[in-house]
Amino acid sequence: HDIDVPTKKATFSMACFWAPDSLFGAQKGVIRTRVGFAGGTTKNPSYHSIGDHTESIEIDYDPNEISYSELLDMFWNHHDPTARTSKQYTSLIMHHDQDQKELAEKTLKEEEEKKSGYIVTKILPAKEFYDAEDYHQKYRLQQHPLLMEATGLVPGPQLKSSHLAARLNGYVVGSGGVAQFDSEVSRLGLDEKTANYVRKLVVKYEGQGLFC
Ligand code: MHO
Repeated sequence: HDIDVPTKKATFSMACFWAPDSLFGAQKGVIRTRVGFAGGTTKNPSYHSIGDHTESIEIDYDPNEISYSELLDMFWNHHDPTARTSKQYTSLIMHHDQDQKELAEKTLKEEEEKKSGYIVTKILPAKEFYDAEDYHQKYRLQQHPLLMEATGLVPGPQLKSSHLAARLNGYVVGSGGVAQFDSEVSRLGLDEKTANYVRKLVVKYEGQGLFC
């Protein structure tokens, strides 16, 4: 279920973390994802004791397949960086190196010119990322227990390391789209019945936008 290629990390906060988990999980070059709490100082936060942290996603991506700029585009285009929210749902980019920092700053300036409202997004160095509880990982996929069973995925920490889980968690809400699904269905190793089940969901939800 996992893929062993060299990866880089991207860390974002863009409101409720279920949606970006599905958004990024089905993008080309994204190997695995996890949701959690970051950006604050509270030790060992949890969903119900989040402290000063923000719901965040950590993405392991293959830089030969997708660039940080492309990930930033998705970041800006899939949440409202002008929304005044509680700290739990605020907008953050947490960079892992100088290149990421500079690209993040450049795109923030571009957004400020494009958008009329005040952009609340903060750019911070990535520090400790605290994984969310297992029931938050691949949340959309976990609404399909029979699909998990059919693909040998079990609720628990495996959902944070599995490439297949990241993919399916996107496809069940239409993320990634049917053309990409068809092009990689054999690589994903789904049997025919399972592939048809997932494909129907992709067709049904593609283009409808992600929700929380
Ligand atoms: N309270 C919302 C968002 C959950 S989220 C992971 C809900 O239950 O739908 O913050």
